[in-house]
Amino acid sequence: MTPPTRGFLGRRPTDVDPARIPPGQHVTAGFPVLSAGPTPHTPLDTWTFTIRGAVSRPVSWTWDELCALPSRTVTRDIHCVTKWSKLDTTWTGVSLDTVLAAVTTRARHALAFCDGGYTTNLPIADLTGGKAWIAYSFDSAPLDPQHGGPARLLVPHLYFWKSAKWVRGLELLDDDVPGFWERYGYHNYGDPWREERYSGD
Ligand SMILES: Nc1nc2c(c(=O)[nH]1)N[C@H]1C(S)=C(S)[C@@H](COP(=O)(O)O)O[C@H]1N2
Ligand SMILES: [Mo]
Repeated sequence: MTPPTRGFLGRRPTDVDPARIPPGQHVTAGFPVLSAGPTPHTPLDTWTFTIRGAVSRPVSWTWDELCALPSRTVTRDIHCVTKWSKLDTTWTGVSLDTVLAAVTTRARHALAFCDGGYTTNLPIADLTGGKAWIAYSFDSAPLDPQHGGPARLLVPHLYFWKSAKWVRGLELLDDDVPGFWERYGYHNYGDPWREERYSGD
């Protein structure tokens, strides 16, 4: 007898290599939307991505300039602190290595800032070395506004709250400053493999 199919469309839990699922997470085939506020709609002709703060000189890219930078398409698993993981998500964007190469800094911390006021803090070491992107496309289509379009951070090795939607830039900092959720008790770093969900974990 065929056991009844339960759960999500497509991938059944038994199809998933458990080694890909961080502790306490379950796989979803959907793409939940988690936003702390309304979806901003910034016109692309006024949009910029800026690196400022502890830099010798701030640098900005317009939308067209960002899109003209070398891009990569990557497929990664993403993990939300609310316990869903989504496997094999495909994004296109510009590596943070590319934009950070344009500034001179001795800072070790960054605070990503966004339209709408959201912030999240990351060590610069977690933004460099081919680990993080400014993503403007998901599944070969322009990134949906509710998922952060026109552009968001993609930092898939950390919980997904670090992947700031509607990102507009990085403030580089000599001293770490907690972002929006980090101030509300989320873990400062957020490694899903160590279940760093809340401060104290
Ligand atoms: N600007 C901004 N970025 C954000 C958020 C937000 O509220 N505002 N939520 C974070 C959280 S908690 C998660 S889990 C992911 C959700 O991304 P999604 O809505 O595309 O699934 O975005 C992160 N980035
Ligand atoms: Mo989240």
